[in-house]
Amino acid sequence: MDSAGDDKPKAAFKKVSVFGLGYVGLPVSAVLASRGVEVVGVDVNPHAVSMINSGRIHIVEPDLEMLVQAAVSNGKLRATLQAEPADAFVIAVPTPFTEDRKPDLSYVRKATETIAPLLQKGNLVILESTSPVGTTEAICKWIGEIRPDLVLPDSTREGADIHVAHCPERVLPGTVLRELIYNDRIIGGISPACARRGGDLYSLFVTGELHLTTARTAELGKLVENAFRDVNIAFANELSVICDELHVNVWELIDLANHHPRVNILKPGPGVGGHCIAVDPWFIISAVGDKARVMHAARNVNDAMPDRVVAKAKAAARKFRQPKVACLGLAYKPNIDDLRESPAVHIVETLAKSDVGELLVVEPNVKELPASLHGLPGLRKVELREALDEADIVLLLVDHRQFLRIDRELLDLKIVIDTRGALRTSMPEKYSPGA
Ligand code: SAJ
Repeated sequence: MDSAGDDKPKAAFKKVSVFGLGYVGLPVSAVLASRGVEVVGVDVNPHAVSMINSGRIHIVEPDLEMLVQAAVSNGKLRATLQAEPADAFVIAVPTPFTEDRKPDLSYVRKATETIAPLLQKGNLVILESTSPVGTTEAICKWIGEIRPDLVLPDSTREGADIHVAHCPERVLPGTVLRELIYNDRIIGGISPACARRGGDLYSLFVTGELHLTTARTAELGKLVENAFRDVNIAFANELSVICDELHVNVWELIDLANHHPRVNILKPGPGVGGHCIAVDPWFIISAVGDKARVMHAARNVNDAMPDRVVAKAKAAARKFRQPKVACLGLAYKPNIDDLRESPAVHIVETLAKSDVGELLVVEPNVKELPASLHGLPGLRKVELREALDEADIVLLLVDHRQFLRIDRELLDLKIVIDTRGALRTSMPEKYSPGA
């Protein structure tokens, strides 16, 4: 047994430090604080730190601000630029990929190197960030380089001074607080004692089941969850391409096929956005190369979707002398403000740069256009009604709830390119006897 895991009764987590106060780290901090733990959130962004300390948040996530405000005002949560000692450290920093689609672990390494000098016997280090297989082991190695005095855990050795585990985040933007509490979690330890100590921390706020395993299995598990979704979305996207070719309505086809008891086809769209599903499969592909052929093909299918939409919009625009195109939605998915890696932004930017005509951009969830669309000729942000009144072509890119309610009569005489099946009017007819 690790000596750090032998404490009976288990040492309480009086103080937890969370590194990275973004879409994952801030909700984790607020929920832990709401359970009475003293939480210190560390971030490199002074703006985020000062907003949080005044009880406000720098991201959009339902109910989160209320929770942060309560935690800050009762003194359980504070944000800082400067790391300090704690009983547990949670790393929730970004793990992007490089230009050549290799994982960029520089933020994880920087956080580890900041934590290492502060570590005391009995401490727990948790990696929450989605990471390639081997990252949790690398964290141990980096700690060891800075703290040769500590006995570090490994899968074979007994008697470590600290615990290190991976508990990959699983939350869905838009419903983060609910998923943070109710979702089951995988906790992968460098040793079994590390996994159990991780369980002690997450049992403070997770009501779903906590499944203990090795760090490598937890790492691959998280990547596989997102790769699975990516492959399934690619199937739907490929189907939309096939249906265009064969003149079949893809939405009707999917509705019908999904009536089979063992078929559940996802929705086609203009591409896969966000900072997870379009990134994580590369962490597997870059590790094993052509062993991940299905995942690789799925990435290529999904990445090709935005350019298909651009081609369709250009073909429609050629039918008008001075086309006006209403571009509905910029976010990477419905009813959120997150524009990161959004296919809609890429499509609008490409259309503007290829001078297809006037672009009337509608995005109800953000006040300003993103930097990549600033100053592009012929492009302006407008309200939905103005866009629908003026446009010759309606290009629906995101199925925000406001767009589902569009009066279909306003679309008469316009060319509609509905990449999300949100403006459909007809559903497959059901047989009813005597009708
Ligand atoms: N999409 C489609 N068709 C669909 C479903 C999604 O085109 O049928 C598109 C969306 O429009 C969006 C992209 O895929 O552009 C991703 O959206 P999403 O809702 O599938 O997932 P994310 O990226 O918001 O969150 C995912 C979740 N992973 C899984 O569902 C397996 C979440 O649980 C993870 O915590 C998150 O990635 C993450 O942070 O890794």
